[in-house]
Amino acid sequence: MMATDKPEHTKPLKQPEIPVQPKRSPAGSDTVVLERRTAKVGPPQMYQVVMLNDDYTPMEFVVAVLQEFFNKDREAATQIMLKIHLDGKGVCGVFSRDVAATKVDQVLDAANQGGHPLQCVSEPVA
Ligand code: TYC
Repeated sequence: MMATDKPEHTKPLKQPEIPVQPKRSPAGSDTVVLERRTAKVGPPQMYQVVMLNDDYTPMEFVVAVLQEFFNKDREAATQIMLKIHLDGKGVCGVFSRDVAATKVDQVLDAANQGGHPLQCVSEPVA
């Protein structure tokens, strides 16, 4: 079996990069130069929860999971389930890192409870 990376939600958070300012001491000058160091903080990285197809989990179970944990109505849940069934995978929603990790846990717990092999992962949105 191929070695796989750690699950995305267990990796440390990326810190904003603070540019390092060169230290300048002008020769023969007693002027003090104050340099502003600004952390450029962008919007937080978002994560999509992606559900994977398999041959065994009942369609109805997937629809119920999408309704319960992703707040989809029955029609939207059915569309997403069919997309996964046909394409092999599909996005259930986009969340902050912690919320996405919680959704993955909820889906996997429900699948285990029901005895289904349903799999789902979270991945950073480009
Ligand atoms: N392929 C499954 C079936 O035919 C249905 C299914 C859909 C399973 C989506 C998983 O994420 C999934 N019963």
